[in-house]
Amino acid sequence: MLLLCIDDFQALRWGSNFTVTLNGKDAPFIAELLNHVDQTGPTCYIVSAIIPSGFYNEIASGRLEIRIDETTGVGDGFAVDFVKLLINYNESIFKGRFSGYVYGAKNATVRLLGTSTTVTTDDGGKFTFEAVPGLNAVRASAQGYVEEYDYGIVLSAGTEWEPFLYLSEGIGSPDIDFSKFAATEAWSEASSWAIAELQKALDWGLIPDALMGADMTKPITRAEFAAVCVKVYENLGKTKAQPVAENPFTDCNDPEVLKAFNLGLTNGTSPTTFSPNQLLNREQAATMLTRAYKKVTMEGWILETDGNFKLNYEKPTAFADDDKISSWAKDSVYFMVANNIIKGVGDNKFAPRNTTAAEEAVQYANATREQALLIATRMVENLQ
Ligand SMILES: [Ca+2]
Repeated sequence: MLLLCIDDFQALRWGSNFTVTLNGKDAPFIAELLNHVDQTGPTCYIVSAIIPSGFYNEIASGRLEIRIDETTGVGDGFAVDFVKLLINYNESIFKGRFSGYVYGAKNATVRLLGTSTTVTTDDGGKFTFEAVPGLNAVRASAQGYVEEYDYGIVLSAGTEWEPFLYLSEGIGSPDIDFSKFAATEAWSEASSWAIAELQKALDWGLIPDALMGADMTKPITRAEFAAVCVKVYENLGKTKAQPVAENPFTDCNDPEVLKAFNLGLTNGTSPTTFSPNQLLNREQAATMLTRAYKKVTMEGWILETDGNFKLNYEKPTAFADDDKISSWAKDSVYFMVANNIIKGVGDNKFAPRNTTAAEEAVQYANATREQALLIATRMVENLQ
């Protein structure tokens, strides 16, 4: 856990917006605290944030670097007086107790910011938290309502702050993915052969939020893989991807998909649909990942003129099911095979896509999440 003694953060007053990185990785579990308090005047309070398990390895290496950046340019000065890292902390540090109320929506979900701890309000709208004394903030949400925040001072005894949150009907924003907050593992299930590669994927920041804590033995969807490709692009290109300004899709508003689309790593299944939950097959995986490589290494590459850009590789021996590889995917598949990023499935077959109902039924040519992360990791490893 991190205890940060902070001063003069005024996001609520000035409309400033802070982003935070911990050892170079996005740390929204800290940023959300800084962005939902107002510390006008010479005040200095401690906020507490639980470090997600995805950061453990790096912190264990002995390095702890926190960078705070105000992104809007409004010039909200601030100070951090000290930071404490608590290792193997005892739950008894959550000794401040406070209660509040949510009105407008029944049985609302309330989360203690900086943690993944949520409670549901009772029939009277009341909720209660045990919190680390200091400056605390809460987020209330409910389906069909716009989320609300409040903040206040929690004492170890006799807290007077009693948050009242009113939720009005409307379309709220989803809460930050809890799985990346949770002090749990980065995956719930994984095959034993995949563990070492998944650990690499985690260390290199290639596991997107959508897959944190997931069952990695399950097949990967188009939206999930688009997010993996964005991570590969950002890792190889040492740059941040931006979502497309105008979303052409009616069935998807996932920001990672919109980044992948903006980069030309993927197009829709039609001009207006993306089919985010459709399972990805192996030739699609090879194609999208190859485009990430092209986008990074080939100046001026865009998807529309892809045919003008040639990849340099020695064509591998043909697979027994070579004729089943779609013509648009062949170049990418051969490139990935030649670079030892993706392999066949045995019997000299590549299994590019399901071609029969029986294959469809057993997901013969669909990539699992761990296979997808494995090829993403190899791509970064072999081509960076
Ligand atoms: Ca300030």
